[in-house]
Amino acid sequence: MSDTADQTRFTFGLWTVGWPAADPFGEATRPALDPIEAVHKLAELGAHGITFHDDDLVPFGTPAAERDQIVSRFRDALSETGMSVPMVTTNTFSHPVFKDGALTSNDRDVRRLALVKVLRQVDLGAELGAETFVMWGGREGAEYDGSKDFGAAHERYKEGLDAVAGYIKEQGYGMRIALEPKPNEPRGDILLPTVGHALALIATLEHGDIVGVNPEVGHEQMAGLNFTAGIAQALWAGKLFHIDLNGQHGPKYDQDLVFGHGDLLSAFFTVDLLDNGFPGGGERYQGPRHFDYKPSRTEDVEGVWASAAANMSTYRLLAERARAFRADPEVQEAMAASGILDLGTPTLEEGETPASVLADYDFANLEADADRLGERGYGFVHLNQLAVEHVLGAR
Ligand code: GLT
Ligand code: MN
Ligand code: MN
Repeated sequence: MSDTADQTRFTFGLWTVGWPAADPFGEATRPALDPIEAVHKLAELGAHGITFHDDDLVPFGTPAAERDQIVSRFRDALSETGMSVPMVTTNTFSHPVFKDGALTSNDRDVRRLALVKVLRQVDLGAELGAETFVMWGGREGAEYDGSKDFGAAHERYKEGLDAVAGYIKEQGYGMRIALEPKPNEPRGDILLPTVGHALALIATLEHGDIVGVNPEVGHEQMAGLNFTAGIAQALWAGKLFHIDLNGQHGPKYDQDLVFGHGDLLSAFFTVDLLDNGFPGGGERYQGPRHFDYKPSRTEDVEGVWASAAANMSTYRLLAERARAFRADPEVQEAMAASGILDLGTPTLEEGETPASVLADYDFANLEADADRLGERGYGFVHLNQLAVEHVLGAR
């Protein structure tokens, strides 16, 4: 294993390995998992940290004294194992109170309750040193187009996010918010369904400088979108604050498979981007590699830990393949032939303006120029085949 792989921070949600596998059609197939055991087990497997919703650690409605006890036992487990908590999040979707949303519920009292539940978790996250606060608005949405004033809903989303971000700044917490998009499930349609929608809302915020995105592989793929392309835009915009890695087979229910167990080639290019950056340089992803998957319902307790290890193993293998891909002289040649590095050159010369380019252009040659430039082959298939051969270990 190389230096880069050693330094990779792998993290897991407490709700992932802790999922007892109850689904809408059947009861749990596994016993509940003690968060303390999760910390120890994940540490043994080589994870760097653990993340959690408020209710994953302290069940909703737990009296204050008991809450403190649970948190302090958890802290002890963290210091015994050296595990960190780089991210926390809030459950604003399980309790019936959130059936019509949290920050965008039609009921103002619900919105106020949601806000304080979120702020309380911001405090706990700051205490535990979390650098990222994820907000997945799973219940922010609707089943019926006429059931909500969507203009007001976006206004309330903006108000809520600015309230949380403003609070983080006021308290002096060095924490940033990462919005997690998802197109549907549990709501028929969820607000901020894709990375692009989230980026557009962030651009309207007063405190948008500390708000970015937490894209999940399967969520973008549920919307039929290209995950690597989505995170690339977020990274370019300086907004890729966190990431949820898992696997999904196209547009269907949220499968939350092990990373790489869906579209493997897409997973390869995701790892290539995260670890090696854009071919021409630029913004780099610095955050943890967070796995948000569900150990399949068919797995027993042993299978849970095998599946957790599988996420990290797949990531490491793909990272190794991606390094070999970038270092391969034939790949470099194919990239050069494809013009990939030429895309880094600005289209206009320094000092040129759109008006001067237009004035200087010899329009008598427009058609001939177009025909000549149109003859070029880009060789992308060859380049992609080289990637496939690296993934398959054939090179
Ligand atoms: C929930 C969801 C995940 C989110 C979690 C954060 S909760 O399990 O399916 O995608 O990342 O709230
Ligand atoms: Mn998911
Ligand atoms: Mn997620």
